[in-house]
Amino acid sequence: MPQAQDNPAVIFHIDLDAFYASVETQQNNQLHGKPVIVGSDPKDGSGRGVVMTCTYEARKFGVKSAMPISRAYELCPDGIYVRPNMKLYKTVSKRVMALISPFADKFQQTSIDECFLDVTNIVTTYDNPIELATQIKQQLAIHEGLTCSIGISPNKPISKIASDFKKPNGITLVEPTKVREFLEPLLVKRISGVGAKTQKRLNDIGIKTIGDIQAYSLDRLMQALGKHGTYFWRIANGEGSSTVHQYREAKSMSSESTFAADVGDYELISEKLDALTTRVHSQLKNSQFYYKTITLKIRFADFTTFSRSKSLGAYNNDKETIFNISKQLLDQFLHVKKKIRLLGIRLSNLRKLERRQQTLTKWL
Ligand code: TTP
Ligand code: MG
Repeated sequence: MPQAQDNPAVIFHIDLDAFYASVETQQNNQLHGKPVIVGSDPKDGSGRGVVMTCTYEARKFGVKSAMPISRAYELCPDGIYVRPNMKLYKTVSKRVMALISPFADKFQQTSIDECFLDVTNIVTTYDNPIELATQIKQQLAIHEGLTCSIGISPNKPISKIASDFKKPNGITLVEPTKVREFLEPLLVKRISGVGAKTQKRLNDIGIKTIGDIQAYSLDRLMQALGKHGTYFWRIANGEGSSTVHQYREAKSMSSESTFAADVGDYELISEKLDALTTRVHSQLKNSQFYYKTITLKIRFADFTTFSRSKSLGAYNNDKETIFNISKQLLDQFLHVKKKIRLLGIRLSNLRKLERRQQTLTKWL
């Protein structure tokens, strides 16, 4: 297998669909499929204040974020108008981020409903990036009943553009060799940071699409836009930062997987354990953590679920130990004559060792 560091980075940008409105819909089944508008009270059309967001059903009427609520009422008088519940959205956001972050080598939340994931290493344990993106979406649907859109590319600005490309509920993969081609037909406003003013300035010099920027020289663009010109020119040409800043230190790392069909065959179960070990070790390696505790989670076909843990005497970063201990823990269930539905491995009791100590242990 090629070394991950020789390959371009694989960066996901995840943005939840119609976030506040979707949370409301999730709370109240009767709102499903309806034009739900979260914002201030429309007061039968005389209300002041704005729309925070709305479901895609309401967007069909032309309603959108930041629009005066009175205008939204004109466009969609039969919509369901809901006052915001920020406490709820923050709680759901926390849960969502906690659900998504274990899928990343590095994870950076950038707003209440958006995050970047560096998955360069972990993605090599999946068939392809789409499979990983699909798993994240499935988890989000199962546990929170929410949908998101995912953009995948070698850097952050392109992935952000890509996540917006097929909204709602889309996955857009931009292969490293296809970045310029993907960007070419898009309007310049798709670049994050190009607001109405910059857009007008660009239109004034004949630039409408990102492809128009690609055809422009950097010098001329800088004349028109000043120093911001460089930033936009680089993005248009497919360049951008791929550094995902991991702010929070993980308390645990886990990887779990549901079998496509319930399994009783010990060899298949061992293979799954091996794949889970590789995934969770990849997270560990990237974040340079050491673990002391290994937990195996097992769910049988009848949904009964158990966890078994073992703590080691010292901090460790060894892959084989994860596998061997997980297997020992699994063997405690051999007497149960039920098929297995799900397996998971969690590492906890994590610590970063001093640089000096780190060099004493070699990564496998
Ligand atoms: P967005 O991700 O921009 O919007 P969204 O999730 O509602 O819709 P989508 O991503 O599918 O296009 O913003 C996230 C939340 O932030 C949104 O649900 C409500 C809030 N928000 C405001 O309060 N005011 C605004 O002007 C915008 C754009 C968002
Ligand atoms: Mg969103």
